[in-house]
Amino acid sequence: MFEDMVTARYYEERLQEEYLEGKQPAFDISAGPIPGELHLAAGHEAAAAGVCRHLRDDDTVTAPHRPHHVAIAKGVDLKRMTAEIFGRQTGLSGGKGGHMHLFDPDVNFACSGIIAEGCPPAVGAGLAAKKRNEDSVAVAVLGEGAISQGAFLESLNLAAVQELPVVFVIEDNDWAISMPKDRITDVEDGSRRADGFGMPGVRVDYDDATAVYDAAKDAIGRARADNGPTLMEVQVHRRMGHFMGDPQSYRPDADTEAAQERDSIERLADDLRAAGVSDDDIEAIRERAHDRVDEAIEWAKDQPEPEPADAHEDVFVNPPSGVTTDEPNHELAESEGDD
Ligand SMILES: Cc1ncc(C[n+]2csc(CCOP(=O)(O)OP(=O)(O)O)c2C)c(N)n1
Ligand SMILES: [Mg+2]
Repeated sequence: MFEDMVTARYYEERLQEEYLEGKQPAFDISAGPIPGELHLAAGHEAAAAGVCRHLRDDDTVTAPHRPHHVAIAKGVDLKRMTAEIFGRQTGLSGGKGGHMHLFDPDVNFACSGIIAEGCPPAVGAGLAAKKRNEDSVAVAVLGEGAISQGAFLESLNLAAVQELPVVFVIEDNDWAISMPKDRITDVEDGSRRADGFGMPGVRVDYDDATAVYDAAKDAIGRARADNGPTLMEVQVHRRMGHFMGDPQSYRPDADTEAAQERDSIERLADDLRAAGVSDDDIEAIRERAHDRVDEAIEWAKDQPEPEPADAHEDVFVNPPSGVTTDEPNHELAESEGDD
């Protein structure tokens, strides 16, 4: 868990540097080696590490728009994920998805920029496992800002009524962009949403990785033993803005400072020391993580950009009549407008 967490934190520190290249002095979101939005998950690491430690490659995880820590904990190929974020040909999706749309079928990982939209596919994966009599499970990760979305609530219902092996994990960082939690819902403890669907709900009040691990052990164990779904909520903290470039003018200084003070990584390091792990061993884990991240970033930056014509690939699985994936059909494109 510690290695996953320090890998995720350092990975995002490195991405920040790369992201800002060329975007200054006036913030130009389309400039630089990582064009577009970038949502960093510093402060969320314990939730992913504590849950994913119980998962196998054949278990499914769907993550939201803030996906890196979850992808790393699920074992997504770091080099191909990084190439995807840099928009390169050898990225997980040929460089077309970017950081919010990472797909790795080798470890059954997907994420989406549309909040709560990972829930229905996770329920689908749970249903498939059940119908095939397999003991794989599915986990859907979402933010507290998404807990009133229809996709989430309908998914809870279907998972409960069909007793599917699905665990829903809410990462409660108190904010949905600039909206504080108490302006989004009157339910302080999001795990209580479970009551309305007749499934167990559990809240981990502090992003203590070992507490998350213990709660997830029960939830995932229950799902794997065919005893139905669980809703978990984990209190995490948002150390950064909603996305890179967010001035956070809406956020009280005290809240930002509190988030900086609570660091689940340092907390776990203390726990490891208390359990007899030496400083040298802790440092060796950090070094290994940093080397892996540096290598992935250097590799990704060396990868080729996609060819412009590649934009026509992977658009349709079964191209409709008149559309070919070999040669761009300019006539069709012109007659049908920009779509
Ligand atoms: C269906 C939908 N509505 C609105 C948005 C715009 N949006 C992107 S992130 C976000 C807030 C998400 O907050 P939360 O779920 O708490 O996740 P966090 O960013 O805090 O990790 C919104 C409203 C979206 N992506 N999808
Ligand atoms: Mg949030």
